[in-house]
Formats: sequence, C-alpha cells, structure tokens
Amino acid sequence: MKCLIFHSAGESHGPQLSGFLQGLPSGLAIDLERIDADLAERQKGFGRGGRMKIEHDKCILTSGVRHGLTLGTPIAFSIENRDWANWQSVMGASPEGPAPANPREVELTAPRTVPRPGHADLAGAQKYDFGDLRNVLERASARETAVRVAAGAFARIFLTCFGVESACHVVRIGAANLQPRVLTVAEIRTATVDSDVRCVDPGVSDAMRDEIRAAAAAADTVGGIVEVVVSGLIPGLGNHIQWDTKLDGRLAQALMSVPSVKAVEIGDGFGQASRRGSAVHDEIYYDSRREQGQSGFYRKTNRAGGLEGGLTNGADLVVRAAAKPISTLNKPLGSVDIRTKESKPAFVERSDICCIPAAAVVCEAMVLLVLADAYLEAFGGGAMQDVLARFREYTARLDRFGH
Ligand code: EPS
Repeated sequence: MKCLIFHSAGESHGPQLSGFLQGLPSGLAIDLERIDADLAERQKGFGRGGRMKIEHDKCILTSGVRHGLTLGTPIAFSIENRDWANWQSVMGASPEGPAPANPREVELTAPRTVPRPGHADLAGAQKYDFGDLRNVLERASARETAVRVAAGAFARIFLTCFGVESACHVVRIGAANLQPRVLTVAEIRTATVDSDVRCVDPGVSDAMRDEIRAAAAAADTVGGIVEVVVSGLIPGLGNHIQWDTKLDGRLAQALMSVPSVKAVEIGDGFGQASRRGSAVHDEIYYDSRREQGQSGFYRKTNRAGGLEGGLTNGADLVVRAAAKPISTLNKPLGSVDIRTKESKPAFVERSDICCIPAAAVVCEAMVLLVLADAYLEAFGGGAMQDVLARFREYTARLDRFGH
C-alpha cells in the first residue's frame, strides 16, 4: 500500500496493541462506535478459546482526529490487552519487572523451548537467536489482527463515501462446505447475522459447528475458507501496467499476510484452471439506458470476481482466502526441544479450536485497506472534498465513455 500506510505493533500479552494509519484525507467524519462494532465482530465465533472472554476490544484514538474529523495527519490508535494484568511479570519491558504473583505466572515465565509445527516458533527463534520461543510467538499471535480490523474500519468509513459496501462470510470449515453461490453484500449481511460460524446457510452452519465440536473432542483444530464480497466499486481501480500495482496482486499479498491464510482465490479462480476459456470469461453487454456502474457496459456473470488484468471491472469484487487449522494442538504434534535437541511433543499454549469466523472479519478488513489505498491512488488529495470532486469527475468521464 503506497497511498495509505498501515503498521501495527504489540505483543499478544503486552499492555496494548498499537496501530498507525497515514494517508486518509482531512475532513472525514470518524465514528468510534463503528470501529468498535467491527472489533466486536472479530471477537465472536463458535470455537474461540478463553482469551475472548477476557478481552473487550475498543479503539482508543490518540492522534489524527479532532472534533470527530480527520486532520489528514497520521492516525494513531491502540487496543488495550486486558489480559496484560495477568502477564506483567511474564511480559514486562523493564529488566526488573514485578516478581511472578502466583504459580501460573511462574510457569508462564519459564522459557518455551519446544516449537509448534506450523507456527513461526522455530524459524523465528533461529533467525532472531532466541532461547525462549515466547519472544517470537507473542508477536506472531493472531491477537495482532485486532489492530488490522480497527484500521480496516477506518478504511470502511472512507470507502462508504464512494458508495462502496462489503461483507464477509465463511464458506468452509473442515468438511462442512457451502456450495458455491452468488451472494450480494446485503444478502450476506442479513443471512449471517444469527450465525456464530458466520455462514449464510443454517444447515451448513450446523455442519460447521459439528466439525468444530469434533475437532475439539479430538484435541485437534480445524481450518476453512472465507469469502469477502465488495459492491459499488468503480471500474479502473488498480492497473494493468506493472506487476506490483495490479490490484489482484495487492489483494493477494494483503490476504496472505493474515495469520493461517495459505491460499487466495479471486472469483472462481481455482475452478477456472480445469475449464475452457469459453466457460470461464464473462461476456460483455451494452445497454445505453443502464445507469448502474457509471457506464452502459455490464456482464451477466462474474466468474472473474470483479477483476480483469489487475483492474476492477465494476462488478462485485469476490475474493476467498483458505486458512489452515491453528497450529496449537491440545494433543500436540512431535517436535524437538531447541535446548536439549530431544524429541518431545510441542508445547501447548491457550488457543482457539477454530478461528475461521474471526478470520473472515480480518480478511474483510485487509481487503478494505487495499481498496482504500486504490481509491487514494486514483483520486487522492489533502482534503476529503477534493478527493470526492476528483471521484465525481472520473465517474462523469466514465459516463461519457459509456454513452
Ligand atoms: C487471539 C488471541 C490469542 C489466541 C488466538 C487469537 O490469545 P491467547 O494466546 O492469549 O489465547 O486466542 O491466537 C492464536 C490462535 C494464535 O495462534 O496466535 C485473538 O485476539 O484473536
């Protein structure tokens, strides 16, 4: 992301997570309740572990907004880790922190030396030369995704000004799979409201819960696939001219950075590999009376998922991410103690059985950050009114192109 810069800091059991977001124009109205609503969505989900009962994530703004409006300056914000109260002796910054307050803290302070297969534990310790895996895992923890969701909520507020709306849902948990179907943002929002696995189909939701229960009973974990749909995008975001500016590549990078994500698919991407071109590409139609999409051009299908050649084409963006099962297993896999080199079961840290409903919210946030960056790249300016004026100029030009 070049026009919108986002970075985070924070350890899972440190005092707080911090976020830094730079590039939003001045004059954008920020409603903190909307940001906290997105944070609450991330905390939900059947199969979450004990941590979410402790935390109550809220966005604390410390710069970049005055009297409810952005200043065009860097936005800094934090999310408190309530659990820090129980970890001060384990995670304190000072060389002489408080002594462990109880046997649990004594146990937590002991170095973790048997890496979990699938986690950053071993390669991180090798690279940074740590004898205690906690120095890696605290940052590799998915707790960090809370800040991403807050940053994505700022992006959502910005994008709403251009008529962009989004939603996410879960399409697979383990063997429980939603048959592919075309869904609008509104349909996804309505149908997932009551599903604690964030699935649009009640029958498949039941099957997904069964998958999670079965994994929990086997002291195992389970992964899945999430889908993000975005409507209202103008044609021409991103570009076709350079490998690192193509929007599909930028989306894939952002989604692949989400903990657990191992694959990204745009439209029905993987399925396209086995079909002929005539059964894959979305034919183009024209109707001069058509108002929707700022031009008379439209498609009857959207197998491309709203992206062609690195640019949006005006159809809904449809992107999926596949996430592996969480790598902390209550019945741990075999590993090796980095100190003694003895074979041992990997260490067990409190964790979730399934993070897929939360991962959907995180993936949506990442998509929104990439799209906000693309709008700023196309229409950027210091003040929101200038950005909107450039946007209107472009949509008027698209209208002339289409008529
Ligand atoms: C998470 C916080 C973590 C984990 C989970 C998600 O907190 P804790 O380690 O204290 O339980 O529950 O993260 C992982 C599964 C992981 O492997 O890092 C959160 O805030 O979403």
